[in-house]
Amino acid sequence: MEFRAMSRLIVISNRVQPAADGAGNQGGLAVALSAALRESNGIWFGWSGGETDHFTGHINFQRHDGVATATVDLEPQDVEEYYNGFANRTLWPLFHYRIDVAEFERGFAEGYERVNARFAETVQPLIEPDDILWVHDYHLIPLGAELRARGVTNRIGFFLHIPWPPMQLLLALPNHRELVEAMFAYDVIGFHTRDWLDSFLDYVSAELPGAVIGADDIITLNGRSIRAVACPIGIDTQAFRDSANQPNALNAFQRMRISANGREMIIGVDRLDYSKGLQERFLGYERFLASHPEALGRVFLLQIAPPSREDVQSYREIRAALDGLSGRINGEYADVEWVPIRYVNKGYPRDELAGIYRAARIGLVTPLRDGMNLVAKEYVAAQDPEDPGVLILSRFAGAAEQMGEALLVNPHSAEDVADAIARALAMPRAERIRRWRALMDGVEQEDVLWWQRRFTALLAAPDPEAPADRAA
Ligand code: GDG
Repeated sequence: MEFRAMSRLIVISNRVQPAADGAGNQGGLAVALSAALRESNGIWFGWSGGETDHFTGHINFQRHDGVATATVDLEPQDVEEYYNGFANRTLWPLFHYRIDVAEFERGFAEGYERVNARFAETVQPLIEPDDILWVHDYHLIPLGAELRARGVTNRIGFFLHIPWPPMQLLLALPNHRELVEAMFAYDVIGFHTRDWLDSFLDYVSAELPGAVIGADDIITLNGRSIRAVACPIGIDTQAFRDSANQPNALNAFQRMRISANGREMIIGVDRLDYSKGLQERFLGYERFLASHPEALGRVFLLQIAPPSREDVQSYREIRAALDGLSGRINGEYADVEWVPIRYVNKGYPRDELAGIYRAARIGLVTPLRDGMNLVAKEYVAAQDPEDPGVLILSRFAGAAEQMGEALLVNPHSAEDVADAIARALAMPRAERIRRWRALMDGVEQEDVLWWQRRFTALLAAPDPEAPADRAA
């Protein structure tokens, strides 16, 4: 089911990142949301990334390649408490099972409430009666409730891009109940996997005694029913595969092959974030080198890790730890013409990335927790069908639920990672092709457009009991 002709879509997320039509250089999420916004003549609302001394609610309207955007500046205190604070120092670590680095400060929670209220107040005048609203991610969980409090009765959906934590972890959050109850303001709430959805349901059954969980994960609390759904995001598979065959990608592929000089390449691509398991990955690779002396000088790991969230202390710490670890491993194993780890702290254009993925015999994707993980899907989409590489994937990434043909590993176990590397390097071509074909079928069928249509179809269905997703 497409969304109803009259319904205009309003997307609300922390940052606004529209993509040009057919843009090979943009992430799949931006492409899919931009396509939906163009189709429905919608608006994308969010923070500009800029600051102002006094929040006025002034909206900057722009158009980017047919996508209307509406952005606001925030006060420095908002950015500190809402973005660097509650979003990235409280919720992000807690929802990635890292209660040890989570910080709980009332000021953060207050800033989070304040910004969500400011977003609601600012976006409300833009909303027309038939619009459907789609709110994204952990920065904006209470936004739906803030909109309802201001009388908005439109259909509102929420999608969480990161894991939902187990109940016992969530209980450590001082305002956990308030946060979860606010989710009942939405009509549809989406998670990437059944696991994350089940953790949400566990919390609801244990902590919200009045709630009733019915068929199709329709949950009723205080007379309001919401639909919870596992709806895994995909990539823009067609565009990504095409970009792997464009000149920039082919160039990058050739350059990588020449610089590899006959050695097998293992690729990792991750934002520099503690959830991505980079230290554990390096240790697993080191274990592989230690237990396979015949591989010394014949294989290398290229780790691309653009820094992120550098205003947050735990991110500065992980960066320093990785500098030390890569230096130690290289110091121990390198010789004059070979280094085992090429560790690169900068980003690359997307099309070049596609060529680099294609040149790698192994895609090493080992997050300790990840809502989905799109790099795993991009690696698969970039492969040469005649001679594909092997995906090694953490069982703790949401993507593992759809990608059982990868070599699934426990990223905490250096031995497990080392064994998988050895197995992947020795894997016969026929097995590589068989596994890749199965993975690619999934990546093609459940792409980002499929995800966007499935979610918006559910959201557009007027009655939560309506089985809209079966028709999608
Ligand atoms: C969140 C959730 C969920 C990385 N380095 C470069 C580069 N990237 C691109 C990758 C990929 C994207 O960034 C990262 O996506 P992930 O899914 O791996 O991770 P998060 O950023 O943590 O995203 C995650 C996602 O939301 C969507 O719901 O899957 O679980 O944490 O597309 O290719 N892109 C370019 N140069 C780089 O150097 N151009």
